[in-house]
Amino acid sequence: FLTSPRTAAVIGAPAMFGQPLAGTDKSPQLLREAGLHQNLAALGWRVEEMGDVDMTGPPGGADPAAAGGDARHSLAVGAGCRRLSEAVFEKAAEGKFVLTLGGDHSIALGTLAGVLRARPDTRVLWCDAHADINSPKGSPSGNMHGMPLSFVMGLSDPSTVRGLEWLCETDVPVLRPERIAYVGLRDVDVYERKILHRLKQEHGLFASTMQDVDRLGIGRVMELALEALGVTGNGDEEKGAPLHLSFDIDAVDPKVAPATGTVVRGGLNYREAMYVAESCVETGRLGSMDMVEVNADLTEPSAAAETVQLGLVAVASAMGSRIL
Ligand code: Z70
Ligand code: MN
Ligand code: MN
Ligand code: MN
Repeated sequence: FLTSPRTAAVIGAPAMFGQPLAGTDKSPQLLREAGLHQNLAALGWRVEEMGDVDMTGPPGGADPAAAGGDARHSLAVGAGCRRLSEAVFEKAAEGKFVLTLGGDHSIALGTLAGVLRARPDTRVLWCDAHADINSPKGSPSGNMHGMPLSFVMGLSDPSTVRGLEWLCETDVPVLRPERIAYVGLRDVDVYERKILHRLKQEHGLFASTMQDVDRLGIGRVMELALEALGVTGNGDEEKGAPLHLSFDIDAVDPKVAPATGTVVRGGLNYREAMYVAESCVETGRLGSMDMVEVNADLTEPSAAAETVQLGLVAVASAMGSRIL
């Protein structure tokens, strides 16, 4: 499903309206300036830079519930994600690896809509401290970076949220629970816990937590995750379903990744984070990736630079960087 010569389309999604803290909008540029293109070229990729998608709302448009409510800034999140989904769809349909640089995690609504439309069989590895499966009503915060999966999985109706109407009008297949696997979970809301328990029981959803990493080790957890998704590496790149990696930098322990909006202690260590990316690329099926929630404005500059660097090496690991 990836054309040869292997081409990576890089799409910037400088979104910040899915959560309350400015700064996530600067990450695409920071990741590029830190040497993203050079890294990818060194790994043998042809790089197609698509620039940044406009992730702001309609000009002058009154944003529903900008300051509060069930789905804050939904016009901006919706309009940005609609444009993003078109860009991702186009590049995925061309057979390219699609690398999207967030932005907060609400952008996954756009990237998954685009990638699922182009590659309906797509399986998703969600590496995150959070489950991001809140509905507007169930969410304690109203922040849409905690909701993308609810819409993509058909658990919330996009036609009820201003700005998201396009999602039901577009031909996007619903992401079924057996096609997503969580790694890194450790901060799950009450409502989300109910949903995850139900999806686990009724559909065999794979939702692993940091406790599973403690008990089994990251090697076994990733083996189980990829098995559950049906994308175990058989070395045959022509067969099997495509894999999308959505990598929220807050999956990584705040000692290693301090520059992010929602720090939760007890996360993946440096090697565990790299291992997640490495085991995804080893399947031979990884065709797209999000790198999200880096916010360099929230720490002192050296800690911010370290977090940006971590994001960069996680991308490189997912795109084929090898120790030996
Ligand atoms: C919480 C909510 C979240 C990321 C925080 C937090 C969601 N469950 N997602 N950081 N990436 O407000 O819905
Ligand atoms: Mn997230
Ligand atoms: Mn998170
Ligand atoms: Mn099912």
